[in-house]
Amino acid sequence: MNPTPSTLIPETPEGVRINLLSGAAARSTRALSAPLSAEINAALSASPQGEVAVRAVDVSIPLLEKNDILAERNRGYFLGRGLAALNLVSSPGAGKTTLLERTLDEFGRQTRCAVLVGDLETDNDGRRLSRPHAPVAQITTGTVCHLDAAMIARAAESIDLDGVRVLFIENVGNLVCPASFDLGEQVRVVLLSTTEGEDKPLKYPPIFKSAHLVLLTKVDVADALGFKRDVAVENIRRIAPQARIIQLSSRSGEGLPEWYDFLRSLLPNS
Ligand SMILES: Nc1nc2c(ncn2[C@@H]2O[C@H](COP(=O)(O)OP(=O)(O)OP(=O)(O)O)[C@@H](O)[C@H]2O)c(=O)[nH]1
Ligand SMILES: [Mg+2]
Repeated sequence: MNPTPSTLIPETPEGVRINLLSGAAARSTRALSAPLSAEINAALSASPQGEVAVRAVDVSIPLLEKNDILAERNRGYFLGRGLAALNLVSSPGAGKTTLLERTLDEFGRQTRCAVLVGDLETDNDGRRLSRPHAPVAQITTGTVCHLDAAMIARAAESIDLDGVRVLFIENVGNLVCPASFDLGEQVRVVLLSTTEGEDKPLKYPPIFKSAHLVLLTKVDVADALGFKRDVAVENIRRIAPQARIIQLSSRSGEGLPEWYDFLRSLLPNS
């Protein structure tokens, strides 16, 4: 597929760039949602490092970090638009982009989807995902090892979300940093590939504990690698009993109908 011409949005002072691969918003200056309250705005501007204390009269509210406030704002915006937002996290190379490519080509033909994809450098993934029927923006984080809610707000404003029902956010490949950063997603999806070994949930528990869904990917090569699927599933269940598990392969197609059913179940009136 020929990549669509891209548009570069001006870099932030922190060096974060957004590169629109397809589906630019008609008005890129439109506000993401209602303005933040004066109290929160004042707290945010007084805390360049992101640590913000918000207190209501008579009630002690726990300290909220700047990211969490912005994530809640994103969540409200996504819910208000009736779109399901999924945050895909995994170690580098677990198969996030490959799964999204196939998902856009199959599920995305019936249900309009958009993608925001993060990497430290290059827009390779954004170009791989670029399709005429799906708005895609690449977020280049420079040195930052995870996406945050402010990056998502900015990127979401830049693409045309009209008619979009599912927003996929492909996080920077990293099994540690993204765990702490709520993006305002409805569903956190953690991918574990057969090439990584069965013990990763035990070694990196925070990210698995935060998952709603764990995808065991590249199961087509499990046998060749001597990867024990039952052991991996047991480890996931031990660390993340709350998470649903789907085993799949973007190459053979195994498990993809279950993944698409899961996506359908997120849509209102499904
Ligand atoms: N055998 C097999 N290989 C796969 C599968 N899915 C992805 N791959 C391969 O795994 C490699 C990495 O896939 P990507 O989709 O780029 O992984 P990623 O998680 O997006 O990587 P980063 O964005 O760099 O973190 C590529 O060579 C893919 O072809 C699969 O289901 N089976
Ligand atoms: Mg990728």
